[in-house]
Amino acid sequence: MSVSTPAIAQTVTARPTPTERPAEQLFQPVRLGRYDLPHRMVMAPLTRSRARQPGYVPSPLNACYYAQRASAALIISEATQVSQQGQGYAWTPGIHSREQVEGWRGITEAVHRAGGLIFLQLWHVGRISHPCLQPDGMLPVAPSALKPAGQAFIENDKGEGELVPFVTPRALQTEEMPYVVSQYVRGAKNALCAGFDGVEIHAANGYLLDQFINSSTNQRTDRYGGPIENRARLLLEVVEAVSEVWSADRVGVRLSPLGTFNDVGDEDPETTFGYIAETLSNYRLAYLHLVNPAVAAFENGTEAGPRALGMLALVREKYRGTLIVAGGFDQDTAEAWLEQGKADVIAFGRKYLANPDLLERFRGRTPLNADDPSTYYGGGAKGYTDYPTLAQERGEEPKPCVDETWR
Ligand code: 8OZ
Repeated sequence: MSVSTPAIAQTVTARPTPTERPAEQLFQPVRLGRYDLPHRMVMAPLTRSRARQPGYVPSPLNACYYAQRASAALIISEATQVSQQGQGYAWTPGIHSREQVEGWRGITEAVHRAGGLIFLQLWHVGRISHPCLQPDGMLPVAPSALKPAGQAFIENDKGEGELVPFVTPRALQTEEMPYVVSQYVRGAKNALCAGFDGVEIHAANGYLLDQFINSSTNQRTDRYGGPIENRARLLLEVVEAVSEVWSADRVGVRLSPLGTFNDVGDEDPETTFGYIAETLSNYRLAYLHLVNPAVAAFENGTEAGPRALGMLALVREKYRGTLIVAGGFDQDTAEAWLEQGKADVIAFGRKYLANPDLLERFRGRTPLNADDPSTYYGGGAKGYTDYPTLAQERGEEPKPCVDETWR
């Protein structure tokens, strides 16, 4: 068939076609364990301290918040305590009671109805807690009886959030370690029951598993302390036990190499995290999720230091699987990192917090809402479910937040 080409069509074909433009990596699909993600923007886990009381139960308000953000390729839930012993902050949700499982079910259903995918982050804080959050007012537990510098965030007698000094934790006995693993297993089973799509094991940011990994917080002389093979043992036991519940292709692990948050540090982080990255490769997990060691530089707009970049390169080399990196990215830095092969997926925290429709905003390169730090932790809908979408700015009605069937 012969078709004459009008002049206008020639002008159009003279422009670069989409295939000539560099493809935007953020919008390319990617395999993540059992799942095919349509793009590479993940919502990072964000503590928001808004679980319903009593009982630290996820609520319809929380369901609304997550459902609003369902266009993320994957939502990783806020850190969620696997036991009362694992709680360290006021008003964080749990996954150890029947009410909490029912509450989370409302959230997974809301996210699935909105077309999203959601993993639960399994959390035990270890020493980053306070007796007032522990069962029977007991001491928090840790690898070693070393008090962290800093303060715990608790609820005071007036029902307000308050910072109080940490206490010296109790060192776990070797005989208790199977009980610690069993807390993660119960959380994993409950997450399955609540309808999640997978789980992420929180082994970052100075909480229990990271306290075992880092040499500064682990002075043990048993099978869980000393050489890195021992300091990584609890993490690997948890990975194995949780993978039996979920199958490894629906399990992720979060690490924070070179992180100092919550007063941790390691004598030889390259050996420590190189070993962990290499060993985790053998489990064929859904992914490894790193807190960007260069996050401070990203936030200050300075050059990332050689140590942080070296650590990233080391983990990338040792870990043969899908790598998510989170921490301080904007659209351009995320794009550059994907382009350079430094990560497979980028997780955005504060940007998702303030922009439920971050995908649409990045696609259109439209301005972003700024996040409000005064509403990060505690409170209600303000600074939580009321960040506007582009659709609302165009005058469309917001989707109803609380669907009666979630109650
Ligand atoms: C900020 C405030 C409270 C908890 C983490 C779960 O650092 C947290 C957290 C962050 O991973």
